[in-house]
Amino acid sequence: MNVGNPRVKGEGDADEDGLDAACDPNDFENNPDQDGDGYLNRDDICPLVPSTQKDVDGDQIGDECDTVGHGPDVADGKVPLVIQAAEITIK
Ligand SMILES: [Ca+2]
Ligand SMILES: [Ca+2]
Ligand SMILES: [Ca+2]
Ligand SMILES: [Ca+2]
Repeated sequence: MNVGNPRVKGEGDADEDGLDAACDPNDFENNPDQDGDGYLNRDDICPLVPSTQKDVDGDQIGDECDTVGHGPDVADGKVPLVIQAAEITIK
């Protein structure tokens, strides 16, 4: 569970490297690519384990770190549903 709101810049992420304090092993040091695999934290579906970005079951958790529940073959991650709405004025 995240400490802060992932949509609010810097909330729960003191070093602003895209990793919430709950899973950042060093939330005082900005490491945009924590695991050094070439995929930046914000786009890395497995930010703490160097990975291939493959996601066989499509649950947004990379195969290499999809070890909770049923593992990489069964989708048990929760895909976030985001709806963006804004009021606009047409003149
Ligand atoms: Ca952080
Ligand atoms: Ca960090
Ligand atoms: Ca990475
Ligand atoms: Ca997966």
